[in-house]
Amino acid sequence: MPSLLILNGPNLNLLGTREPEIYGSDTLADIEALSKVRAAEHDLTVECLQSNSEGALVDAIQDAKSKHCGVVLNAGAYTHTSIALRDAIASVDLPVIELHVSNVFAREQFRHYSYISEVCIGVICGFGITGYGLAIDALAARMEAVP
Ligand code: CA2
Repeated sequence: MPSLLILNGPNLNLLGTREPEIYGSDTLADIEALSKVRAAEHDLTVECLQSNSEGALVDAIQDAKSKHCGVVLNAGAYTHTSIALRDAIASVDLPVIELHVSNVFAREQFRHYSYISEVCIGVICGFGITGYGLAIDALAARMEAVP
């Protein structure tokens, strides 16, 4: 069965433990459970990874090419800083969706710029963990349109 990578970056392991007014009360485990169920509705499987390390995220994106047919990426704060992640995404011929739990455009100015948006097929932000389901729907629809 085709597989998607659900890749979460720095500090997202803390979801649900602090700052619920920004990130809600759902946890990383909730994201992984939601993603598994939603992918199954499209006859897809998921691999879920989280890392606080920029290099590990770069490795995961490079490795995704041989294992997955699309990536949902919440790069966390690396979104706003990482040329290395941008280059990794650009180097793999895979559809990657940039995702944020919070509405980064309603927050500090430094969160308004993303190094990775230009090399992703789309961006979803501000819908809490529901966004992961939307991203999986979008990747599934694209796979049907671009087999
Ligand atoms: O809204 C998002 O999903 C973000 O990617 C989350 C990142 C932030 O740097 C981005 O600008 C937007 C931060 C994730 C940190 O998550 C925490 C959760 C609970 C407590 C502390 C941090």
